[in-house]
Amino acid sequence: MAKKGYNIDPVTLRSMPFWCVGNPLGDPFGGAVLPKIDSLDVAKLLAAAAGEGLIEATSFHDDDLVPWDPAKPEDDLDPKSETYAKLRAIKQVLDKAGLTVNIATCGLHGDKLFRKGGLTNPDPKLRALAKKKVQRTLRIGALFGVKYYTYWVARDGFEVPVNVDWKNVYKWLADGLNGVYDYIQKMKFTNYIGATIEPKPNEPRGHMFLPTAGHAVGFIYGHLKHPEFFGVNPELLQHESMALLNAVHTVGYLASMKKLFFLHFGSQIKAQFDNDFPPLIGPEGLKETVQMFWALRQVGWKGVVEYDCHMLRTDGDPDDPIGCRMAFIRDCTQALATSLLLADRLMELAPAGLSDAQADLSATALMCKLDAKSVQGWMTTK
Ligand code: GLO
Ligand code: MG
Repeated sequence: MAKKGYNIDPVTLRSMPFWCVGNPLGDPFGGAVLPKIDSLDVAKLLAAAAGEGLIEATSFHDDDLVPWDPAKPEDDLDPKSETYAKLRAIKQVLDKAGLTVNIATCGLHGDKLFRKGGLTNPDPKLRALAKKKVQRTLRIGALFGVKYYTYWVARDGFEVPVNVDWKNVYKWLADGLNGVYDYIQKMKFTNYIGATIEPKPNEPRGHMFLPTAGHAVGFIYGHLKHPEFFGVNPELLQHESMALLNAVHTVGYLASMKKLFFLHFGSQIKAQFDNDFPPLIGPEGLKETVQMFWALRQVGWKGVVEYDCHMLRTDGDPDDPIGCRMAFIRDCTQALATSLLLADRLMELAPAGLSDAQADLSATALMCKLDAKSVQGWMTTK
């Protein structure tokens, strides 16, 4: 049975989403490394991880749990449907393991119908279909008692700027997200404490309509009828690093705006495509990750950290698809613990009066537990 909370400052709960641990590790240049895994088996794996004390929460897209058929937009309400039975079977496993569900998000990227976007699709019929799919996701989320609905930009973006209806496109998006709030109210779903926008600069499309955390906050205040209900879940280091932005800056800004609802966590080589590396894995980002948690503690933020990343394709073991997935969960949790321990060392930092360079070098020395004398000893030949 998982503990009710993690509560090591600033992290309240650690979450491993269905889509991350279930990922079969295909990429544009090669097919899946791991066999497809049924959603009930993913739930069991998450339950085992909770049992080991590695996570307290999970999250899902509608499509991660049950398939979607555009001809049956309300199959989740039909007690005779496979969807109905499957959702309840999954819920039983998660409940028994004491796992909280942090977000429900609607998959508006996978089906080819949405190749020109979901909530911003230029075809009004497809926008209406996207809204129906979002409503089904909200109902599924209510069944699981999830805390947030998340809108990830998915395929809401463009390759060809001269073929975008700039006069209307942000109105369509606002209409879709205002619809999330209205539906939650209409259905009296009390489980939702808010909804979030997850920005991303590019991929899967050339440019996305809400590329950064700053764009998302501006959109919330400029376009949404209930700005208090909406926040942002930045994906750090990945999404903002793709646009060469800095994670410490992003969390500092969002926390000051009271819009940092929770974190998607992983690692990234700056300016590349979405690497989705597990946290602290890969050649870059150690300092940035540690400083991000230091800044979160400094501003007193507390919240859920969700491992939104994939196992390295090279670590996928087709002969042990469950074992390698469990190892991936352990790696993420080990990386978070490492980051928090290193950030804890930084709490002793007293940069006042130091030059920027000296403040940074002191932070590195603190983080690496180097004593000043030893460093001095390696500095000069005298
Ligand atoms: C991909 C995103 C993706 C979202 C998820 C939640 O770039 O990070 O994993 O977080 O679909 O909406
Ligand atoms: Mg994400």
